[in-house]
Amino acid sequence: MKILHTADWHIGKVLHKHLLRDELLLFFDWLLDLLEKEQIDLLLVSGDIFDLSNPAVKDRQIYYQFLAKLIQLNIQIIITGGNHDAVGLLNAPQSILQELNITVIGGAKKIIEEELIAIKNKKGDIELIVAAVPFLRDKDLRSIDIDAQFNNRTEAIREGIKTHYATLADICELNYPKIPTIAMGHLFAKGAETSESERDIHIGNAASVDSSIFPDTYDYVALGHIHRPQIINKNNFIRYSGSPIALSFSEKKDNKSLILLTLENNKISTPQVIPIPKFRSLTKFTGSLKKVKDDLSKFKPDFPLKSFVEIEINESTFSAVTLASVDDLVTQYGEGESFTILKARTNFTEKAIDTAALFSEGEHIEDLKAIDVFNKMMEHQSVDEEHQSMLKQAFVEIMESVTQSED
Ligand SMILES: [Mn+2]
Repeated sequence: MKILHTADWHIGKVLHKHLLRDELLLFFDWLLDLLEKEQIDLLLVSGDIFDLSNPAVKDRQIYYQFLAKLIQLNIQIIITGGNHDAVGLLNAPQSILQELNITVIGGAKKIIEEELIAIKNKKGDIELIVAAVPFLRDKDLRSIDIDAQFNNRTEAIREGIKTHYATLADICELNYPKIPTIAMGHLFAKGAETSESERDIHIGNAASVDSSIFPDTYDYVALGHIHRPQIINKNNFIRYSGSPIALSFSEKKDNKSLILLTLENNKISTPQVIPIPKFRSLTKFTGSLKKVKDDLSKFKPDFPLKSFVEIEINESTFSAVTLASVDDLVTQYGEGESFTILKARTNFTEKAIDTAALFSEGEHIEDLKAIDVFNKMMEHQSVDEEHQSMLKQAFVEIMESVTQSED
């Protein structure tokens, strides 16, 4: 039996006003091919299917269209809810999807046994148990009992998560001894390396759990929530598959992947990392205006989709001209062929304006006209003559419109 672990699709994710939709569609096509080629029997999706709890109609459509294609492959699918997902929304089509071999566990079950899914082989014998644990919300974890034992909310949550996994492991031991088990989860495991796109889970991520909370009886732990693919605590069998596409600039260097597991002779083999092709690159250029300009002129990314670029300009002294040039740069590459600048930031290391240097002794800003202060500023920043007259005219126009609107 072959099992594939993925998570954090975040359908509908927007990065600086740009939808990360096309890369996800390319990923879905690629995944369909992979599932067929590798003859996968079971697909596990560990939470954060959608980016928002109330996804756009188009994003729901993308989800169902993809599920429809999966059904044709005749594989078994288990989908759990993440912290971004609305439990009710994921669960709504539960019964119809179940008929199509897709199990959806949007939120924690009142009867915990219902989170255990028995996977049968072609002969009809149970070959694997999956503890399909979704993101556990505070209300799922905190009982009056547990709360009474802990004076601290974080501790109570941590204990609740631990108990949840331990209870499921005990039930497996009792009812399905000797059958391999996989636990799914959507949580923050201690030691995981985060990026900028995960939303805090319980109270500022303070309730990270130690991987020791997963009893040894689980043969593999398929985690979601952290977007960078990684193993936890040097244990090859506790893993975050990571998101299939980069969801923030901090993930620009990640090699996105899926995890392939093979179950043979009652044993899960060493997980195999399957790299996902990069459909769009996210790139950041940092440095002086000149350097960034240079980098951009040489930048010729070659990916199926237009690359997204972030620029960070670092200059020493404040200059309105620099700011204007950065704006021009963004416009210039706005409809670029191979990339778009999504975000631009300019930093000036020196103190913006040394106001004391602007005025001669005994002179106070209150005594001057606005245009005089403006002229002093231009002088202070050594604006060239050509720009001086342009800026002065613009300033006068702005001042006029401001004074007029005051009337
Ligand atoms: Mn996520």
